[in-house]
Amino acid sequence: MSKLTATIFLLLLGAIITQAQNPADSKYDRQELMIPMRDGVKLNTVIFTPKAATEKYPFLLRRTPYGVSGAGAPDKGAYVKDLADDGYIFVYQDIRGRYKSEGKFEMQRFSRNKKDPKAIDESTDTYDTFEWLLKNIPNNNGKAGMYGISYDGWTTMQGAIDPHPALIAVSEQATPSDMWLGDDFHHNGAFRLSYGFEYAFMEEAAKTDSLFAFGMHDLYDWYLQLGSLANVNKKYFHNHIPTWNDFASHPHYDAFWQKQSLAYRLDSPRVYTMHVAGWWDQEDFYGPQKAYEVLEKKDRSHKNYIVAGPWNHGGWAGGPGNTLGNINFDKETGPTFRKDIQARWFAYHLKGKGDGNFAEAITFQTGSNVWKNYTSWPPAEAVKQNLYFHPNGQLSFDKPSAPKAFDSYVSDPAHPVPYRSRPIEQTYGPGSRWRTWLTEDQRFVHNRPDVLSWQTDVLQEDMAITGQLWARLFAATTGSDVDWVVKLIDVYPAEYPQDRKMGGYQFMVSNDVFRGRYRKSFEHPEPIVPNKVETYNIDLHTINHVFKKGHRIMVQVQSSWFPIIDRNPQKYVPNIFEAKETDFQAATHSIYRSAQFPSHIELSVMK
Ligand code: PG9
Repeated sequence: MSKLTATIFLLLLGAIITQAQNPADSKYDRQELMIPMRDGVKLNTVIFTPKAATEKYPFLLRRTPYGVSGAGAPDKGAYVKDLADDGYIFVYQDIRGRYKSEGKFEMQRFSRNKKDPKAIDESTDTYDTFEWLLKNIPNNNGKAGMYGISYDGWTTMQGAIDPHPALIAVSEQATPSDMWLGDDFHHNGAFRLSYGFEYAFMEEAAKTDSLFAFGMHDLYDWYLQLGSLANVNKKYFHNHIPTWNDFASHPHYDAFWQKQSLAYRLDSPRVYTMHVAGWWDQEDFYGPQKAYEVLEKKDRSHKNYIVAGPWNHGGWAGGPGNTLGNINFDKETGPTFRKDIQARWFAYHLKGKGDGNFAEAITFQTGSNVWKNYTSWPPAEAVKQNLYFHPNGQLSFDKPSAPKAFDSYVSDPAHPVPYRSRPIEQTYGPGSRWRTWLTEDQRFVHNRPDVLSWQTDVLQEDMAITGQLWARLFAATTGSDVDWVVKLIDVYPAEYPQDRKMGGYQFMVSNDVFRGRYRKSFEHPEPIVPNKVETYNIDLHTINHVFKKGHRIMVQVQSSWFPIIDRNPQKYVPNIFEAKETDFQAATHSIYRSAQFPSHIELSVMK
């Protein structure tokens, strides 16, 4: 990859590690060296130290699979500039087996067997790195922090599991927590095909990142022509991409995924931990919320905090954060995060500066576009209220009374619904609109016969939805397996003079997909009995959004989201990665809205 491509690419990842040389006017000196781990493997590390040291500084470490040699001076890029202006020793490290580091890379390496004194994992590599830094880099104050986005957020959490005594505070930002339940590779068992394929290749085809050569711009066609997932190894990967082989041999939520999850690895917070999530994070929205939730259960010494804002994956790190795609948030949320939250967090914990007054949950409420703090997340004061499906595409708070009522559609795997408007460019390829797809106007699928919509009347007053949402579907299919995609949408008024292009805009504020075979157990899938009404509880996660007076609330349900989600054959097969072309069949799905089967969205309403 050329340096330019690499830079664009890292920016796309939210990995704001750019600019190869250290500019002369930087206040930091740069060195690059190899740090030995306990097993002799050496890890490539770039260290920036303040040129004119006036005090002793804490370390801030970021560990990444995306390459650190091009890391720019910390005072020259936006992400950590406020921290750099205050003075830290910044350390960037290539994790084991990536870029210039020695050793073997393993995707989200499992935690070591602690009975084996020689065993290593990302946690011991972090520990050994701090041990070396404290002894070898002068002018340190004996304290350290860690931070990073996504994979680097995940390495941050690994460092915090058995922390080095010098590690005092961390900020994981968009860490994945569970790759089968809710992050990059699957959601509720539905496989994230385009992301899984492209990311696994990118990280594992070589030691440095590389893009798969599709030879086609609109990958909707490419993935459709791929046919059965079994063709991936047959035609392209030839068993050489370990993560793809893991996908194919662990289709269900077995011990592999369970042990990889943070819920399995984390116990109580050992260091001050600030989780950061973006409401429209296209990769790891589930992760930081889950990591916060898991640690919060055992947070006896008040070390665990969460921040959520109107961002995509890593959207807080670089730009102004006043818009995302077509959506306007009225104010610059990026600088607020970087200066008033992130820089203050580390200054207090690592330098003893400031009042240490951090709210438990700092969230940006969209719609009203204001920052709101809470003493718990989700806030306990929100009240549950159900929004029910009715005939003629109506949605209301009244429970349906009809004895038997449903809406149906035919879903055909040969014509899957695109997840974003075409062309669907390569995820991290040039011109990709991947980073903002969650904010796209959902009218691009609104009238498809295989996408059902229900909406409320025009709201007569603002309605704040703050906290956990669930979709509770009662549904049947003529097939023996099915996917449910549920989208909660803020429909703008038909005329919107403030911003004309937003007139009638369908803005998705919450969504997820659920693979029907897992309705009773994620570990043990079961075929669906054709035409039997079954219950599906779909976690729509937390939001903080005000549906404004004059807007409507809409719900859309569909059964494909291609190619971010692989096609469900709709005929039960034990492992979809081995499905044959002939297993894919069209099926009719029915969403019930009767007294007995009142499908609804469970909202958390803030009075
Ligand atoms: N979402 C990316 C990722 C993290 C961890 C594992 C796999 C993918 C990332 O942006 O780093």
